[in-house]
Amino acid sequence: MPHRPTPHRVRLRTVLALATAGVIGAGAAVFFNGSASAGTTLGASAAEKGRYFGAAVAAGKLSNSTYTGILDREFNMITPENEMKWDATEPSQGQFRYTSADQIVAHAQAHGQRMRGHALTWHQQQPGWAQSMSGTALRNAMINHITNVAGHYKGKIYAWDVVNEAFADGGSGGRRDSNLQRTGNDWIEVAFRTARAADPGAKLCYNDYNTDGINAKSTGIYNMVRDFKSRGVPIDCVGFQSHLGGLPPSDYQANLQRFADLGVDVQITELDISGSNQANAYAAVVKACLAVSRCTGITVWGIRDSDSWRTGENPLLFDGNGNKKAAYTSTLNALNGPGSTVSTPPVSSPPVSSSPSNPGGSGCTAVVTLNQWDGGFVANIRVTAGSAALNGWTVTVTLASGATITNAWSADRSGGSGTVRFTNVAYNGQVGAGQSTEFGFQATGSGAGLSPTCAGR
Ligand code: 9MR
Repeated sequence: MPHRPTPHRVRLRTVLALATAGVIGAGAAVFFNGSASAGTTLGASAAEKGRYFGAAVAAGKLSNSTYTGILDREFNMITPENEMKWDATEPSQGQFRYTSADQIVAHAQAHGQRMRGHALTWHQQQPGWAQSMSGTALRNAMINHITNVAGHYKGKIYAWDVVNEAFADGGSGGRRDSNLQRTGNDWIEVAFRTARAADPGAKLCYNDYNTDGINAKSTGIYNMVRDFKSRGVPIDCVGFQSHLGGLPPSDYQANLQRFADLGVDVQITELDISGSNQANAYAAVVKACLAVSRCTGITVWGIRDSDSWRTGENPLLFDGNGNKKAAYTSTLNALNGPGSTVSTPPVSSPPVSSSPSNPGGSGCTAVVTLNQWDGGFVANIRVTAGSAALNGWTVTVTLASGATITNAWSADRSGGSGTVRFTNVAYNGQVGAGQSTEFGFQATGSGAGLSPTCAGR
């Protein structure tokens, strides 16, 4: 396995024209640390819009004070650049090694930063023993890997990239060939179900590149997400890596929006931009995210140009000496400009044990986010525990006349029209004090006037 993925870099050079607040496991999560002033740092400005601003971090650089100085001043979300990948966390089968990843998590916790986990499954950076496996043995090894790694970090990860880069480049819109794909087309949904069982509080994301505009690859992923939602496969978010060579494609925002309309959060997960139009391009990405209410945050893939995997392209916001670049200023200005607030409450909001909109609430609240189109809608409902943990919950919703549920996910339901009751399933009944979980449903008709009530056990 080459250290730097040559095909990926070649693709970046040749296809350069191409271009989520939610369920939080981390009890200590806050949006920005106390020293950050709104409007003057990336993290604080993003937080003012109900979003995060993150960076990929290498454990080996945490001893560099220039690096950590910028990290802790500017960023409130961290993705380990390599330390949580399969080769790093399970170098020998069944023997797990978390030293470097734990160092990053400890840093994040000490500085009020949240974590994106990256990546539970990928065709690259597999340990040698997994690369040479196939069939049932590989499938079982994958399940064991996800169970252990997501279990080790249970409650500490905002969102996991459960599956990374599983779709093919080019016009097929289909899956990429890999040893994992050859275990059966259902490997992705098995990965997501396994991750949900291991850490029910983490958002579960699918993450990929060259998906920034509406194209065959992003449409293949779109169809998969729609299918997962319709069948109740747990998926909460889609990551758009956004390794760009200039302005994002003109349909960048529309592409984010069409995924959001399926009922998932969207996140910019590995942003870096080369080229002379860099400052404008960063601003365009930020504006697109702010215009999509379910775009919950942006992560840049490194801090200084010298930290980037794209050697010599200087695609980041700080120069090699740690000075702010023009792209930094345009990014900050864009964050401070107009933009929608997220449709779900920021995670730093104090938990509410009851509210007027939840008259049946005993120890929990239910908040609905609606995506209505002509003739139907998707409702995502966030259940938040009050000051005591829940051992189960029931949410009651009264549908408008003529509305009928076609499918639901992450909850059992009784009824399909009129008054419908949703009860937790096995993996999402236990909700810690102040913590949240989500379920949803799709229906025909109008979603007007839904006001869910929540009763806890
Ligand atoms: O930045 C990462 C680099 O240090 C590694 O050598 C490389 C190995 O494949 O992975 C890089 O990160 C990748 C990320 O995990 C997934 N999307 C593409 C990123 C750039 O290659």
